[in-house]
Amino acid sequence: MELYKTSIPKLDEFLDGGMRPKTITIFWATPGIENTPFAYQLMMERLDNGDSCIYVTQSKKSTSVEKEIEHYGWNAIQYRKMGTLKFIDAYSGLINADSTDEYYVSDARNPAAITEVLERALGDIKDKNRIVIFDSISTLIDHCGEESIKELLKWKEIFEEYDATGIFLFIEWPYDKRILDQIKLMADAIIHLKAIEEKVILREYFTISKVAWNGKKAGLGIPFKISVPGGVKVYIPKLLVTGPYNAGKSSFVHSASTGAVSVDRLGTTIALDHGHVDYAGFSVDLFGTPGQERFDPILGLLGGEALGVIVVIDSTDPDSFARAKDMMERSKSVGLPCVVAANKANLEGSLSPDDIRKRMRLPGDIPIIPLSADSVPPKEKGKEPAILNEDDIHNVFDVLFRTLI
Ligand SMILES: Nc1nc2c(ncn2[C@@H]2O[C@H](COP(=O)(O)OP(=O)(O)OP(=O)(O)O)[C@@H](O)[C@H]2O)c(=O)[nH]1
Ligand SMILES: [Mg+2]
Repeated sequence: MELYKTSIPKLDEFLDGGMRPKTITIFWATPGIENTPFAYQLMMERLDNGDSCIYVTQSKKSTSVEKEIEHYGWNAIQYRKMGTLKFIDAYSGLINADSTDEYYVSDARNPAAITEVLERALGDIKDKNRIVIFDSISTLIDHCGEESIKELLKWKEIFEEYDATGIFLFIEWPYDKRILDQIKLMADAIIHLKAIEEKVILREYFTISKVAWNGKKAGLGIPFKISVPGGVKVYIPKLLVTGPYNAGKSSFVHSASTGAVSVDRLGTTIALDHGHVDYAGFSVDLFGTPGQERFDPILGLLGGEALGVIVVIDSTDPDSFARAKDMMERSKSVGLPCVVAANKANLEGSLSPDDIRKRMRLPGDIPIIPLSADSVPPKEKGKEPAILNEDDIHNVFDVLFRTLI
């Protein structure tokens, strides 16, 4: 059977490889949280892979959809020109506007009329995998009435017939429970987009409540952020980088990040390093601590609310290993997902990860990843961050991201 990867980080794992043909997946959002970027991102992934997409819009003009997609750094227009992306305009009819779209539903308040055009569009696509995006169930209910969702059950039969995959967007306004139950029932998979709220939205996350083809239920919440450009990213607001004096923490933060800033004096960190990392679908803020003992009183503060820890050590300096463990305690990072980055691994006298594990008495579930510098500033420049090897840094992130969520 075909699997349709979404390219939404982490989601494909939940879906056991991706969406399936003849199914309906719903992105079910709490009001205030955008679900369209999820649809755009997976649609672009499918188009890039040579599949065809039909985007049924009842919320905005197709040109607005294209502009929004462009905003994220993707080019949908090329696929419209190639003919693999087709819009069904079920919006202009609602506001009595003209449409230049190939598929236009003038009677957009009549759900059966949308179905008719959808079947025609599906029939026009030959020999391609077909993805149908519907934007959105909520606008359908709002414009065409509650009964209109019954029409979507017909779509399910049509998807069966054409081997198509449906992606429906839904915003959970205060609808009747009866309606919500019907929508849940029609879905093969549901991805909820929610937020941790106090007075304002603090953090957005997605979680699944149903995947018919693998029986998965409520997974972990995956925190996400929509970046423009870039799209949907798993968002880690705080990753702590700690470790003994001179181990290479600032070097790590600077080498890993775009536009890192440090508060330091004569090369030693006196407050913190801060940097931002975009890698492997993750968007991460890195916070580096100072290493000198005189800053120990602020370590707990810097470590608070971190979601994971990178402990940078100097693998040529076993005398500092006890200090590294002490700093993990002080920064309150024991128990969090943790990776030991064994820096200066290419220097003479550096210890192997096995040796380090024995000497530090680290439990087997804490990975130790060797790191080396590609270039080190000349001695006469004093203590300045080195440029660490990119592959090494990526190894650290790959391992940590796997344990994070
Ligand atoms: N040869 C070599 N030098 C390194 C490496 N990583 C860092 N350095 C050097 O080691 C020194 C310390 O690096 P930093 O990144 O400032 O270390 P730090 O842990 O932030 O230090 P503090 O903030 O003072 O605790 C600098 O002079 C770096 O250039 C490495 O992998 N190899
Ligand atoms: Mg430093």
